[in-house]
Amino acid sequence: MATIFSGMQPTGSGLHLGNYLGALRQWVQLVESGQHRAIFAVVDAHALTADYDPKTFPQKVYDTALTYLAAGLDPSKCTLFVQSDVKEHTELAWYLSCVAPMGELSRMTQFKEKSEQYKQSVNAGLFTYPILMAADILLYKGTLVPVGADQIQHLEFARDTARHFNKRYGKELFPEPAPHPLRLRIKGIDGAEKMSKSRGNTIELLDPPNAVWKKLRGAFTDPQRATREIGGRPEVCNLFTMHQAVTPEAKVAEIDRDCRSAAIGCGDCKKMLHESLEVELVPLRAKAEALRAQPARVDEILRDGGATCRRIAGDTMREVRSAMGLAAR
Ligand code: AQP
Repeated sequence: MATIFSGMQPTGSGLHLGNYLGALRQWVQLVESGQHRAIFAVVDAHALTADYDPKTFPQKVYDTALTYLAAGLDPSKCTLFVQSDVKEHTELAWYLSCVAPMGELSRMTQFKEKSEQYKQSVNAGLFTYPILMAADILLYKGTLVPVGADQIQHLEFARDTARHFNKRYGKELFPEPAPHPLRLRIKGIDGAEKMSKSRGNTIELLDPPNAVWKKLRGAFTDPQRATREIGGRPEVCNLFTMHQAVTPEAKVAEIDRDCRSAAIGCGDCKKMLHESLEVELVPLRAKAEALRAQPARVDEILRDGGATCRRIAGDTMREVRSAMGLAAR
């Protein structure tokens, strides 16, 4: 049975449609297929690489976990936990950093992009981020990792690191994790960049319907469609990508046709998208509200998940220390 590991950072103002349509919804499908052991983390230690406020951080961690549950991750079928509750992640990251080649690390495009984005505060953690991500996966001997295109390079790095470790210590201790590619990429409401918590171009999953509509109404579409009379190009329009993810296929074909012929305008298209999104978001919000009414329940799920993960991580670290000649005292 494959072991799936993945996580999201508790950054920005909450998980957004990109996180949901691009990853979280597929996590739920993978869990519901019943074919895998699945572990999902709120990767709070990763989030420390960006600017953050320690006062509001615990709430963000909690909200991320709550959104996982509201989106349909069933804690009776998978393990949910907070990364920093399992200290072995940072321990293993150090040991892996002693086998991970600098050359490979310095080629990571995400570091180049993020260090441009956070010019004022480029820290070493941002550079060694892929080592911590490798540790996250290898600690649980993860074999399948759902990843978007932007994370493929990091997963390659995790595979290489597993190989280097196994070779250096003469043991097949870590399996090489394979990618489970997630192909959908949602652009932000600016119509330009990837929808990202740190870019302020998001529609949050727990936004109320009027806030979703307000953001959709202002969203950029095909820049060539300057007036209602000019036909649009769905293939360059971000709203159409979202329609493809949430609107029934026959309706998507109609929208494609009617946008090109200018039979509908961007306003019509946005209204239809809002309706389709609400079909997904209404139950999600209701579940989130029900969970908020019993905060102890989310804590209990995370505590149980943390205990399970510490057990697995403890076993792996005993093997790692023994292979590395670090005696247990
Ligand atoms: N716009 C997106 N379209 C499709 N998939 C997306 N993901 C994120 N944005 C999109 C997927 O969500 C998972 C977890 O992401 P993360 O929170 O760990 O970090 P991220 O990818 O860096 O997400 P953000 O929102 O862009 O965060 P910031 O701005 O803080 O860096 C991943 O599987 C990712 O592919």
